[in-house]
Amino acid sequence: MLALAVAAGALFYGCQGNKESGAAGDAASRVYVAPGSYDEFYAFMSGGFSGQLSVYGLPSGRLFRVIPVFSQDPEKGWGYTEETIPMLNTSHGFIPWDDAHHPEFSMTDGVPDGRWIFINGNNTPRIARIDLATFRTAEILEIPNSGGNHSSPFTTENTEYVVAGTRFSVPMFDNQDVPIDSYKQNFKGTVSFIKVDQASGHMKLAFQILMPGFDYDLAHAGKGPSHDWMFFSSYNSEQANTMLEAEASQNDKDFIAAVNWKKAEEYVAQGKARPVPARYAHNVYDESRHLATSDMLESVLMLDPKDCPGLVYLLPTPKSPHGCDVDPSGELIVGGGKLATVIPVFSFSKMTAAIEAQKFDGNVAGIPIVNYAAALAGEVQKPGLGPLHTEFDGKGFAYTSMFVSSEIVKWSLKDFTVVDRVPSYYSIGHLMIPGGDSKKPWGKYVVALNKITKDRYLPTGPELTQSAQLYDISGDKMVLLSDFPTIGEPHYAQAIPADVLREKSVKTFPIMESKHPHVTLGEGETRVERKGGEVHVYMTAIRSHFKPDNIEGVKVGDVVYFHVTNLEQDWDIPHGFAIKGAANSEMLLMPGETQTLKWKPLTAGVYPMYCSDFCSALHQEMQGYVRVSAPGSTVPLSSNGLKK
Ligand SMILES: [Cu+2]
Repeated sequence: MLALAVAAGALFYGCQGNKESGAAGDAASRVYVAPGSYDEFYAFMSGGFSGQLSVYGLPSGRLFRVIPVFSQDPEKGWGYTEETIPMLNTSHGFIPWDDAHHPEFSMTDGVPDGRWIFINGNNTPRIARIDLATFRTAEILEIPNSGGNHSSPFTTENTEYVVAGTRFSVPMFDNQDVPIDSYKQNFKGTVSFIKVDQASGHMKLAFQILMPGFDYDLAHAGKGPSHDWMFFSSYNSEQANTMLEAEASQNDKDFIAAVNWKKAEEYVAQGKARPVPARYAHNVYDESRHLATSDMLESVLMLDPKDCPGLVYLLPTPKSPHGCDVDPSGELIVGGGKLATVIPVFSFSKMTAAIEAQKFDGNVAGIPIVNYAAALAGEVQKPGLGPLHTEFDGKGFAYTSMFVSSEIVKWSLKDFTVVDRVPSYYSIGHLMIPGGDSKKPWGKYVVALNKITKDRYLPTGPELTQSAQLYDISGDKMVLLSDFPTIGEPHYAQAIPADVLREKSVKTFPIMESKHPHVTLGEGETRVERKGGEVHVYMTAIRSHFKPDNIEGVKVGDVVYFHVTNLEQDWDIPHGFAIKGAANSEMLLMPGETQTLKWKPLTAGVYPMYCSDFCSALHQEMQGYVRVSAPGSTVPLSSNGLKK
């Protein structure tokens, strides 16, 4: 079945040409956004293997901004300054590149509220929170007892929690050095519930739930009647550990795990959670100090479903499910089985009735398996090949991406019949409707997030650009409007109206309120100080000069810290700082911000430094020199001739 499906997929994108764009005749005018106008929506797309989050306007498809998260980013200085390096700290040390998959907005009453957006680091499991007032990553929490943090971070109805499910089950606790072929005995999964403080946004790993050794893939929170529940899709119910493409495709059905997080809170309050040792980093960027801290945590609370009746149930779901999507009413839960021939739609009320009536078909590790038919609302028949992920338009329709047959299929939530289908070019993974996984979708567009773009774009060597496609869904039929290239692989995305974001934006950081330990509040406080082998330069930047701009008395072997404060209190006037030969060669300073560049000069000489961010007509003149002398030199430390 799998080989067949893959062959069919190859055939599909092999023979669809690019000769006709497939776009509507008036598409250009429908995506045109005049100079000076905002797009109606802004889409936050995962950069996939880039580890970043990129922001595009809709309907224009214009790239607007890249927000660095799990990877260093020279455009923002992210991960290069002493202030931001701790954000990429983990229990494995500094990891400057990860793989980001699923962005998810914070929600209030089930609607994206524009406070924060969360995204996962998949490789070395982490969850990040990005503050949408600054468009910067404010916090990163590592997830212990996990491998491949895939089914995350999905937000509950009022952002009570974001979740993180392990893709790779792993041996854990005091039993980790075990033969890989002891998978079935020793490997376990976890799903994690991360509490979000409503005032500060700060994340805390509240508890983990020990799960059977499957691969947990995606998740979505319940809403309305299903508010208390979180649903996680899983594959590899076979618990295979080799050649999963065949070995994990044996069972007719895998599972969606339905987790009652309210019950979990009760069990935690009753002391049913066991503290287990775990080592994981918690990194917070504090905007009042312009400085990140990284703390290492040592323990986590673990619930075992076999001791906690009513906590977890398994819904049999054909076949290797990926998507796990809850409709705006909170009553329907849609599974997307990559190898399935139907789309199963579960009913929340039928599921709870089946649980009440104990309509179970056995259990896995003490977790009851709910009878499939008893929980089913219906199946979408002949939807296409490779149903992957479903979102909703808020008008009674669902849209499912079909990976293998490269199309979007629209179907009715009333009778589960297909009402429309359009091709995507090619191999769509996730799709996204603005607010399409919330209680109130803005159901005007659907965006296809495509994996492959053969024959669609200018050839660029062995790798072609990644791409997204925008379709109008305001009428009965979907209409292709445009293609646009994307950065990295656009796994999943979220979009929100511009109006929700624009009023919240921070313009400058008040300089007099800065709590940075190395802030320089005015040019009168600038100086250089020696502390043994360290030289600390307290420098300011303002249009169009640095103070000091001549430094002497640094010696080879010294470690120099440039603590540069941008004194500007004017919106959109950053300065840069760069010095020749620095391993972290540049940084960027927002108005009112202090950042630190660490520099170890390797040879004697005079080193130019300059502002690397165009700031005024005299930006080019914003420069200076550092003289570095041989070890043992008697040149006194001085700045602009003032000896220290
Ligand atoms: Cu400048």
